[in-house]
Amino acid sequence: MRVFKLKEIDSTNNYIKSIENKKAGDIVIAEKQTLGRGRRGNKWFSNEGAALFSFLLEKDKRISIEEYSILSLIVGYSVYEVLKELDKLDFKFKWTNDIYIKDKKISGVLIESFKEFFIIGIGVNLNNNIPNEIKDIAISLKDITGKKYDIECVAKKIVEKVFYNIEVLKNRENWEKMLENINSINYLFGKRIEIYGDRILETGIAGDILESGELEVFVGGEIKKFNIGEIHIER
Ligand code: BT5
Repeated sequence: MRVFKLKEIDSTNNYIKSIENKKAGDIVIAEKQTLGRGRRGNKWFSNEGAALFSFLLEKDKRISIEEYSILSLIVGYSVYEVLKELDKLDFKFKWTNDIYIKDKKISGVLIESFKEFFIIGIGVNLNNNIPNEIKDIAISLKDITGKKYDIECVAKKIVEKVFYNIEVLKNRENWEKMLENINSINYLFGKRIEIYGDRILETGIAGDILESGELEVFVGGEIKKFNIGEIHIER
């Protein structure tokens, strides 16, 4: 596991593309990002004290693209497991890979495909102060516990957890067990949400996360399944 530590960079997901002799498990950690990215052009606020890192996972040709659609869930759940090991708090898993606590987001994941690798970018609000712009929707672990965390150590633990979980999940039964755990902390369950399916905005009540990684949503009298989508929770 090679760890590249940076003071400041636009985005660790961008920087990792430029490192030489890329190997699975390489990690880039930055103290700050000037252009932290979320999905679909969303911004990720990346001030000092947050865990901001990306790592490489080699694509395995034996694993189909459908199976990889659950990668997002596995990464999110791995973050959850590490946070739970740090502090036994009431963390929730928000499909497809965010971690929430007290109805606010503490962690997000951005996965990109790059040549023979997946770049997995993770942001966790650990020791950072939350900027005013997102005070209503975001939270930092230190705001809850008052503790200071070792960012590099937490990042490494998350990367190790992802690799470990991927190995373990090669056995289908283990995936069923993990999915059960994920569903027991499913933040969206029972909530009225708006979600894009085939570019049409649908409104419904979120149900379970399915074996395929899709989310079940009750729309009118119908049960529909959704793939990774942009979700809004109605408050
Ligand atoms: C994500 O996107 O949640 C993916 C975030 C991934 C960030 C990491 S940091 C290391 C690596 N390098 C990068 O450039 N990115 C990755 P998405 O699901 O689109 O959520 C983005 C939304 O989360 C924003 O539109 C805000 O509403 C909210 N948000 C932004 N910054 C936040 C923060 N620091 N904490 C909590 N919520 C935040």
